[in-house]
Amino acid sequence: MTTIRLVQGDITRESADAIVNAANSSLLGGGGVDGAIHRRGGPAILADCRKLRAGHYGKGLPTGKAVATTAGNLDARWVIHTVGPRYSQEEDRSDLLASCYRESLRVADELGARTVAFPAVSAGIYGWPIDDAARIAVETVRETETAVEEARFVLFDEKAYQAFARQVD
Ligand code: AR6
Repeated sequence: MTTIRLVQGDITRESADAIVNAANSSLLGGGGVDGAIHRRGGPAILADCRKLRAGHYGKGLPTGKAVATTAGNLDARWVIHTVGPRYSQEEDRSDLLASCYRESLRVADELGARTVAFPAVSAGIYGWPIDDAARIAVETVRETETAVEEARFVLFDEKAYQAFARQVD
């Protein structure tokens, strides 16, 4: 059984086996959580991302997939980068968002990570409404078979925290 925990704060301050990054396909950095993780984690993370781009992920990481790198100076062993979908009113991309959580847990299992910290993937720059993002995140983690013991959602602000709390209570 995976225990779900909620924390309000900055995910780059967390201690966990793996910290999930809401990246983009380029894997080369951006704003939001991605920017914060690269800033605090230091250049080792970007160096690993560049290696991934030079190897198997020449075209970038597809939406809904996940891949791990070192965590650099973060208090974690790995960063798991996943690419959330941009929210669309015309098209239901929920399964791609669910896939981010499934794939991140799959990568965590491959690594042997037992505690994993997640941000609210797609709920920032990619525009996903927070209540729906929280529902998909919590439902997917609950439904996914994994050896991860603790899935910790680290929510940046009170509104996001409350949205997740409504799903967990
Ligand atoms: N710790 C925890 N949560 C955070 C932090 C932080 N330090 N900073 C922001 N959030 P976003 P996305 C919250 O925009 O929507 C980047 O440019 C934020 O309030 O980081 O998946 C990438 O390179 C929101 O609730 O990710 C991509 O291009 C949630 O984290 C694009 O943004 C996700 O917001 C990805 O957009």
